[in-house]
Amino acid sequence: MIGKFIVFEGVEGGGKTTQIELLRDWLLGKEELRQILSKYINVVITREPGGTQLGKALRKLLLSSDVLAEKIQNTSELLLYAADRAQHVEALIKPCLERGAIVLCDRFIDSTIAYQGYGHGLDLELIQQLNYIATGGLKSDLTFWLDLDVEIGLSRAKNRGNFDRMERANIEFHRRVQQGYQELAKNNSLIVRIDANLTREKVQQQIQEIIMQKLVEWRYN
Ligand code: T5A
Repeated sequence: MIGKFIVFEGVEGGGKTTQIELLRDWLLGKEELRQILSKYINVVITREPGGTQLGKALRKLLLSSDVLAEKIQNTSELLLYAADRAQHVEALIKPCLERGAIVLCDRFIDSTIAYQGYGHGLDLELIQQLNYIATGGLKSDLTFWLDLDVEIGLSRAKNRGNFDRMERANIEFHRRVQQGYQELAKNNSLIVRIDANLTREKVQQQIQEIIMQKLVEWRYN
């Protein structure tokens, strides 16, 4: 595919949304990048869950604490995230990549491994299979893992507003999620760890340095 698929991952409140927007502005505003970016048609920002119309409805079910009176069971939760992803990949991500866009995506398959796999303890092999079904094998060209202490991330998320359904899970759950990301990063060279404990500007600087190297590498492929 002509486009490039760049994913941002990490625990709650890690700064993904902030960094994605800063990166988009930098990519579009930097004169020196104009030539190297000319092969791409535009920069698209999207997220999981919620990148499509169906996804937005699923996001509400998955994250609002007051939509359903009953508890969402862990397997149902897994399947809802997979449904969001299947729709997202087919309806939005693949068409954008085929047209030649740079797609910046807030969360993708590693979130399911970290949250439903490590967090809830669901079978990792089953999750890999489900991820494959939902994506048709699509993988990111690069994944940034914004690594910061779980407590700091949760306090940032709390300062921003009320906790959503996932954020309300106990601290042990969030620690297991963090451990999931550590394991994923150990075993996948396409995952780049970014120290997200720093200021917004310093985090962005690390990301831009990696992106510069990648854009040069991708120039002819
Ligand atoms: N989920 C998702 C699963 O369980 N399985 C899956 O398969 C998928 C795809 C998504 C939830 O769904 C779960 C994971 C999540 O629980 P969401 O609302 O999209 O829900 O949650 P997050 O992705 O965690 O998004 P957040 O908005 O909570 O965090 P971000 O986007 O990482 O952080 P951001 O940029 O909004 O920043 C949070 C706050 O911190 C400040 C910001 O201004 C903001 O107030 N901030 C900083 N403060 C100090 N220093 C910095 N460097 C800062 N950077 C940002």
